[in-house]
Amino acid sequence: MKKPYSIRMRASRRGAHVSGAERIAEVGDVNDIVPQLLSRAFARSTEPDEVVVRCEKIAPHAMARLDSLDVVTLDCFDVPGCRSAAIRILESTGVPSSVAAAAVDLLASGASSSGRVMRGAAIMDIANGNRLEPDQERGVRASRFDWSYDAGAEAEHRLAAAGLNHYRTREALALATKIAHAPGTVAELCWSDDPEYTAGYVASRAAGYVRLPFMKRNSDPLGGRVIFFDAARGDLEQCIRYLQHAAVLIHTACKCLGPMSAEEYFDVRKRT
Ligand code: WAQ
Ligand code: MG
Repeated sequence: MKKPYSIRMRASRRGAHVSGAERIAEVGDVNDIVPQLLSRAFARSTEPDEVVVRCEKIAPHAMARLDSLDVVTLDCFDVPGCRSAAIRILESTGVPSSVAAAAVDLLASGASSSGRVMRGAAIMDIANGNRLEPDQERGVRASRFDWSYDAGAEAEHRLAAAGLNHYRTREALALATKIAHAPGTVAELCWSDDPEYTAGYVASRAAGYVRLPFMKRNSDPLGGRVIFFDAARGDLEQCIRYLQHAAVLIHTACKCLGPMSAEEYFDVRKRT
């Protein structure tokens, strides 16, 4: 990209988060993307009373290029099974199981300090489960990331071949790839706040993007993200600055594996 722009959308109702989106595009394409993001803001069952779209020029030389995490789908079809698989995978990345379980409970019960959905992610200390993000109502919102045009098209193709056609998967994979590379980050846990979208994932550089189809029941409006942080591996302020400000382009597409059981997944990981 010669003249890249960051394009961000956030929609809210009475101050509460409704939806958001992040893109990076060539200056000539900004005009096409803004209306796409606006229609996204109004596509939810909750009508926003405020929508903000922000476009900012990015210095092309300041853009980092990352390889996408690979995707593994687990063949687990009930909420308790998916949540306990998530805890086991988090444990395998170095998150103590008690901290992983606390994160699942946090997202299941509404992660913001008022029990609603947060606009950004919670950051959890793996040493003790303490929350580290400065604003526990809002969370930390990762921004300024996207697929390169070529890798995005290829990722879309490969995900579709694996039966993953939803734009949410592609966008979440780009976000998870950025988060996995943040200083001090051990892993991430996520599921959607969209009542109709039950899938979630655990991601890390070592674990890949492990997709879990039923992290919540249908019509449950709660969801969110927890980033697991290890102070021994990075500085918190640097981590937050990277998440919010570093421009990142994902320039290679993902491999897609599965569906497979958690046991098969751990076997595959042992062998590679
Ligand atoms: N940075 C930090 N946190 C975010 C961001 C961001 N850019 N965007 C969303 N969140 C947090 C926020 O708390 C939301 O409430 C929560 O994540 C969920 O956001 O492979 O669609 O946009 O198909 O609902 C999982 C994909 C979908 C599973 C995730 O998230 C799959 C999704 P949503
Ligand atoms: Mg969103």
